Amino acid sequence: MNTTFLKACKGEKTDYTPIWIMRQAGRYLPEYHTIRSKCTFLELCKNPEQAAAVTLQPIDILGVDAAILFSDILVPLEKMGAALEFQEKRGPIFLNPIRDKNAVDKLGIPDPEDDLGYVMDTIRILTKELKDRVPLIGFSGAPFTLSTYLIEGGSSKNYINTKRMIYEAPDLYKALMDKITDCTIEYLKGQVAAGVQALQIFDSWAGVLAPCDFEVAGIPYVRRIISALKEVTDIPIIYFANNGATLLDQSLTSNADVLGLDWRVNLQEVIKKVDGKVSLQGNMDPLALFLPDNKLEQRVTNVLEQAKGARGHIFNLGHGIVPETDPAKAKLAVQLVHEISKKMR
Ligand code: 1CP
Repeated sequence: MNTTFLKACKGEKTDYTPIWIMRQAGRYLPEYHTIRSKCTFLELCKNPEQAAAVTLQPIDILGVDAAILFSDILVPLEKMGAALEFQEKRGPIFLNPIRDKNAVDKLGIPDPEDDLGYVMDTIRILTKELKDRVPLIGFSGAPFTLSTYLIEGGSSKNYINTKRMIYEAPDLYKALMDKITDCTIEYLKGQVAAGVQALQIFDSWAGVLAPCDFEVAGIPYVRRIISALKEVTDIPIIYFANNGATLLDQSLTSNADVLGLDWRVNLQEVIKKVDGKVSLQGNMDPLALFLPDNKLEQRVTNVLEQAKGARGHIFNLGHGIVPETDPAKAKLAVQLVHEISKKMR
């Protein structure tokens, strides 16, 4: 097995910088569309053979150093009792937004095997298929990000309903967050038992919170998840707070092994701040994959240069790869990261 990614997470020496790409299985790949055209997105998530096949596509096509389970952060929320649809063009929709105590009380804590067995089965298929290849990353959303979908009923522009609940009904918000957190702990423990070799917690919308609100409504729940996981496993845990430059000090208290960084930050400045406590993952602008090849090479070199001095570095984009990306560019970026980082050793 290629363990370069796992070593970099733990801060061990590697021969080159490992790379994987957020949202590497998905809509920019024609091979994904071939499978996806025959079913809905949720049906695909719930079909272990097909979900495993889609997970493996970027390993074969791009040559990345880690696989990430094909599923979605919203899948466990459906099993808490929140009816979910993915509508073409509109994205995820929760039909009954959670806005009062009655709705929070009704939410349950799903059992990973009984309720989310299709995710666990996908992981079991993948750990077999990937045995001699690359590690498998499991994942969840972070409680704040998940709460925004439940409360808003889908994606949002200004998160008004979520912030109003945080400000006007803090006890209700805490009750909701405690339930989401308990659900996430069980879900991630289930993924570990099924065989994932690393975990990433996606806090995609953390950056909309002021640091004082992140302190109350965001980071304590992430800390609780990571400390519960650390009691049962020593696999690396990555915490990615998107648009989180202003939340870095607090993110460091999450006790994650790796912090994921978006492209808005300068890695050298982050390295000074984190002082060898964690490895770093990131942080090329996803749109840099639209640069001409020679400029892309420069950009990859810049990121690798900036990462010098990090305890460990895992190359990634600063957020998900966009559907319009040419897969050949993503493949080139993977090759460039491998070649250039080898020469820098
Ligand atoms: O139509 C389709 O085929 C669905 C498109 C799609 C895909 C391919 C969605 C809908 N989710 C996914 C897969 C997915 N989602 C993965 C797979 C593994 C991989 O990375 O290769 C992962 C890890 C996610 C995680 C996810 N889902 C996040 C966190 C990561 C991020 O990008 O910030 C979020 C916020 C979601 C919600 C979601 N899922 C899908 C949509 C359209 C959205 C909404 C995004 C928004 O609110 O803007």
